Order: sequence, then structure tokens, then C-alpha cells
Amino acid sequence: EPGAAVPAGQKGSWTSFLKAIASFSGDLSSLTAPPFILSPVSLTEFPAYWCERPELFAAISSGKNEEERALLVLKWFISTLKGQYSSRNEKMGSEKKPLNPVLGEVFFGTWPDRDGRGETRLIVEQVSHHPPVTAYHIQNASKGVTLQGHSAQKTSFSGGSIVVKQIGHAILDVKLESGVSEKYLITLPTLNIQGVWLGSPYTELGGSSVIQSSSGWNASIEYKGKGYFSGKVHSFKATLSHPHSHHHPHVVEGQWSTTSTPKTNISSSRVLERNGCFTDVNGPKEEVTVKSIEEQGPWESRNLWKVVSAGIRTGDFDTAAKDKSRIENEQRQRRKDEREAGTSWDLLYFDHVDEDPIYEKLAAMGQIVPATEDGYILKDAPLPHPPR
Ligand code: CLR
Repeated sequence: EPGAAVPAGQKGSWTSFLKAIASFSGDLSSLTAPPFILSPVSLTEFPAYWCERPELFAAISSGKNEEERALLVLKWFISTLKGQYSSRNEKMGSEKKPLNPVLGEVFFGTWPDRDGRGETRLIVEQVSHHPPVTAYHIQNASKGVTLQGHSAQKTSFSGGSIVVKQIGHAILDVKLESGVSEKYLITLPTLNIQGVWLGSPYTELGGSSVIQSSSGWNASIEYKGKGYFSGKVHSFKATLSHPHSHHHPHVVEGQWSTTSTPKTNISSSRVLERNGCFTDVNGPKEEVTVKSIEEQGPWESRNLWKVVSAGIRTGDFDTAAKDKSRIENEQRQRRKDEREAGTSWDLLYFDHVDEDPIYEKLAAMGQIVPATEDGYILKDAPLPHPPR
């Protein structure tokens, strides 16, 4: 029955929301959704999903050779997917519509040093408002592991589900003891948001993504839901190969939401879990540590959205809506002032490049399309935020 999971008073607005999505493709962020589907969390927080198993991120540089590091990168990547794509269902009962970040919104966090894994730091900046683009930089300096990327989405509606094509990419940089940097280009899977008709959306992954290393190792990951090669939700099959290797490629299969196992011989104990799994995300993950709201500046996400978030959390949607309008009006006024003054907004932490040279080189190695893409690179020193 349509809208079975939608609260009684919101069925009408859910139907209008679905109609708006169906007749529309591109940027979902501007559509008004009914209160039951609103998340109190801004999209600027999402890059933290990349590092909720900080020990796996740190372990990448401990790989003894190119092949082992490529396996460790694949293992870390697969182990992030549960957080990235099914944690809202676990925490809030369904996929929800995140807060649409404002231009210049930032989110900072750390995963503290523990058991010798070193500290990891996260810097996120909203670098575009329409369409929304989020840039991030995650670094474990003591282990020489850095992930830098940006994230945007193109949304359409197909066969009753919302299809979200991800725009952007991430580059992982692994600094070796020799001083040489190994690089990995990471492309992103397509989301299929199902269950929307009932009002209980959840994300399934589809299509494929790749991890292309400068060492030549190439991981190709295929994603399938229920009814495909394993018949189970959240399934994947990854193939890791090297063009000059005479060995058979490594193949890993399983579910990114639970466990996966190697289908070929992987003997390295650094790569496998104690139970022999390639990935096992049944155990707890570690959320990013963030300063308290009182200690945050006015552009920091949780401080900026605190009234809206509290309203959504407590069911006070009038207060939430009012403060959301205040924030949006302030944004509009800033853009108008800039137009009149003939100035433009400066990015604070990142520089935009039209053609990311590292992307181009790795994309050529792995025959990845498009051949070129833009990128965001962390500045040596950030600009100060204007007052708010
Ligand atoms: C952002 C980048 C992260 C992975 C990720 C996970 C969930 C995605 C999110 C990205 C972008 C926004 C998103 C969300 C799921 C739902 C939400 C597509 C790709 C849309 C805008 C909300 C749709 C509204 C329905 C749920 C009603 O690394």
C-alpha cells in the first residue's frame, strides 16, 4: 500500500514530494520534503564515513608490497560502505533527507591515536551550494595516509526508486618509507534508493566502481542487490588485478553490510580478519570526535544548524522551519551582496582545479571515463571565515 510507513498527517505531502522527484532530475536538495523524512544531520558530516574504522585506514601504509597495499586499500574501502550507505537506516529507521549545507559550511573532526594507529584528522568544506558539492581531506599524518575528494549527486527517478549517480572522486595518497607516494583513484557507486513508495527508503548499491593504483593494481567492484549473484541484499564482487601479473586476479565476494571472503588464495595475515574473512563489519565502528557546539565557530556545521537539528529531533518542526528559512535567507542575501559588489565567494580550505592531473593520469591507466575531472586540493593555509 502506498505510503504505508508514512505518518497519517503527512501522506499528502509525501505523495507531492514523490511527484516532484519523478518529474524532475538533477538536484534533489531544493525540494521540500515532509517532516518525517528529514534528517538532523548536514551532508558536510558524511565524509566522516570514510574513516570510521581508522585502524584499517592507518594499516594501508603497513602493506609490504604494491599487491598487499592494494588489498589493504580494497579492504578499507569495502569496510566503509556499511557506514556510508546503511547507517541512517540503523540509526533513524530509514534513509532520510540530510540538511542541505550552505556555501562555506565546514565540519572538522578527529579520530584520536589509539593502539599506535596514529591520529586522523578530517576537514570538510561545502564548496558549492547549487548544485551541492562537498570537498574533504582526511589525513593520518603519522602513517602517511591521506584521502582527498569531493562529492556531488545527480538524481533521477526510475522504476519506483530514486537513482543517485555520484559525481566526483577521491584520491588516496600513501606515502611510503622510501619517500615515494603511491596514489589510488577511487570512483563511486550509484545509489538506488528503494522503498520510497512505502515511505521507508533504504539505499542499495548498483553498477560498479574502481580503485586504480599508480602501481598498476586495479580493483573493479560490482554491486548487486537481492536477487542477483548471491540473492542477498548489499552484495558485491571485487576483482583485483595487475596488467603485468601472470597470477590469476584476486576475487572477493560477499556483502558489504556484513562479511566478505576471498575466493582466491590470500595468504597475508595483514589482509585477512582473524576469522578468515576479507572484511567483517559486524563489530562496532568509531564515530568521529567533534568539538562541542559551544566551542564551534559560526560556520561549523553542528553550530550553524543547531536550532534546526534540535527542532527535527524533538518534533518541533515550526522552529526548525523558521531557522532553516533564516539560514537560507542569509545565504541569498550574501549572494546578492556579492553580485552587487562584483565580488565572489572565496573557498577557504580548498583550491578548485579544472582538471585534476592525478585523476587524469590514473584514469588513463585504468581506462576510466571521463578522462578528466575537476578536483579540490587542500590549501597550504586556509583563508579566515567572514563573520556571520
Ligand atoms: C553523500 C556522500 C557519501 C555517501 C552518501 C550516502 C547517502 C547519500 C549521500 C551520499 C548524498 C545524499 C543522499 C544520501 C542518501 C539520500 C540522500 C543521496 C552520496 C538524498 C538527497 C535524499 C533523498 C530523499 C529521500 C530519502 C526521501 O560519501
